[in-house]
Amino acid sequence: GAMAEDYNPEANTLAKLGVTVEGMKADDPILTAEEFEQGKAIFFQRCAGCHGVLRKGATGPALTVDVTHELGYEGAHDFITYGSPAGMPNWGTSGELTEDEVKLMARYVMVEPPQPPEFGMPEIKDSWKVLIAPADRPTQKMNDLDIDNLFSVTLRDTGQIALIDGATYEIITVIKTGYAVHISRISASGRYLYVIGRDAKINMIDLWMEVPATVAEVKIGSEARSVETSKFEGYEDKFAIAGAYWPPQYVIMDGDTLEPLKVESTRGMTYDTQEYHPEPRVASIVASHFRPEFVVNVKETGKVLMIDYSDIKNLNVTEIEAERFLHDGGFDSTGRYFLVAANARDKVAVIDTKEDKLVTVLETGGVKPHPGRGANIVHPVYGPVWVTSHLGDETLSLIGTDPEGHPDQAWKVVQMLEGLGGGSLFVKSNPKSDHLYADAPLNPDEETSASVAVFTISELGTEEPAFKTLPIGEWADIKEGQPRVVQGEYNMAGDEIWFSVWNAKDKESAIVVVDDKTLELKHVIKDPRLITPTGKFNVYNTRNDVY
Ligand code: DHE
Repeated sequence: GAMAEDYNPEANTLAKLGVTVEGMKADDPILTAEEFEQGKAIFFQRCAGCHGVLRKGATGPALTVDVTHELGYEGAHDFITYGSPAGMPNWGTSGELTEDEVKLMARYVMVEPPQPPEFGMPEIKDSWKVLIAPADRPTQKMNDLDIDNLFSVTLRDTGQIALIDGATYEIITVIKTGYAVHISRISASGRYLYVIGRDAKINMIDLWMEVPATVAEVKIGSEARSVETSKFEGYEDKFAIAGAYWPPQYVIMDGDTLEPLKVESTRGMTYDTQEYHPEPRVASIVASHFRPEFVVNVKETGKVLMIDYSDIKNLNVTEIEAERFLHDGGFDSTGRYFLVAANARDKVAVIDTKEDKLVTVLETGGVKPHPGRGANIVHPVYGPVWVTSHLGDETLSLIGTDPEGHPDQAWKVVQMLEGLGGGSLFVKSNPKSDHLYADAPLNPDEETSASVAVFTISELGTEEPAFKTLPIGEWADIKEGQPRVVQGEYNMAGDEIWFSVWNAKDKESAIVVVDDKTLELKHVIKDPRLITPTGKFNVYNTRNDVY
């Protein structure tokens, strides 16, 4: 149906676009209508996250037609095939796209991007389902699971999550969700698990049921990455919020049923040049511990929105100017300061969630900081610091977070470490651990992307602290494919850390459990149901912001 509106082959001949493509004639349409649809689907899955639906750029550069026509078909083809050191994946040489798909995408980006439809309250309401009403749910825990030590594991390409028991490593259940769940968050009470698919579908799962299952679901847009629940005293489990990439908006929902209560657009002016942006996407969201507020990070306008949920009818939003292209971030160890990466600007913004003010925006010293939620460690010399690794180089930056005890180091990079290589996505530590881990799943080197670097925290005061390399991929003993090792997550006790060994959909994947004290292999979780595991969220750690 949407095909004809989106794309007209006759209006997109090579001559009309002013581009040349090897083997094609000037009056050939650059794509057939069918190819256009294929390109649209691949762009949504692989490219939109970094470049934006309207291709105005964020983590990746703008790909508007002025830029792509200048680059030319050959140039685009090369970028897509080989990637770039700045973080563009090598889609061609990694085999993730076939040569035909690379050619298709190099032609697709020469055409004006289609604008997907809006998704307002009527559409959101239409998608909303309460499968088990609050009155029909258990009044007490009906299973003997140790809920706090469960892991919610994204099974990316099957549109599911697996709930895995942290003690027995058994898969308790596999739950159908939206496509490619991005993150899981836990309600303040620990009872409800909220997951959000890349397709913006939220599942609310009741962990008290005999076998945990979805009790409510809703779709808040067509593309999304973040969900969170109210954590301030008196508002536990009361509200949920989700942020969308498309349409650029956030939605506040009832925490018990996911009934959508309020949808707000994030379209508006960039914080600095104060020009209109049509696609300011909602990146990370966290819940404040100091006020009844959600902290919503808007990527393209560079604003942090402190959304007061105590009066949803008269919504009070404190808009903090931060930096453009906000992406992922986490709290410091006290839970008062929120540090968020403006990755395309090589910066981190620090927000004081008690005062609702920007503390500072600092350069991390590396290229494209990508902390996940970051790691909080106590440095032997500089005290409490928060750590991020980088997509664009091998460095880790340690940022002082203790304005009272270590005022000279507060909100400054106190030390840089060298990890395995570029392409790192996540760092992790735990208050009980002397170790700091950094992955490198997007590193082009096969062995590097299957390994993890570990630093010993108590040795960080020495001249050049060395790291130990853990061959997680090798430990998983997978025969086929090129699995990447991604995102460490601790168990509740903080004495073991789990890594996903993320292989192609039709190949074996695994989760490798490492003994945090000895740094030795403790267990490998393998199961035919464990397809493309990526993010893992321990209930206790996620609920209490322990990282
Ligand atoms: Fe993520 C967190 C967006 C690619 C796995 N990712 C986040 C967050 C955002 C985001 C905004 C923070 C959510 C929050 O805290 O509220 N991710 C994006 C993208 O836009 C991007 C770059 C491209 C895309 O098209 O999606 C992207 N992310 C990936 C992946 O390719 C990963 C490795 C695998 C996957 O499942 O898609 C991936 N992202 C994750 C994980 C987290 C995450 C595991 C949560 C980490 C944590 O410890 O909290």
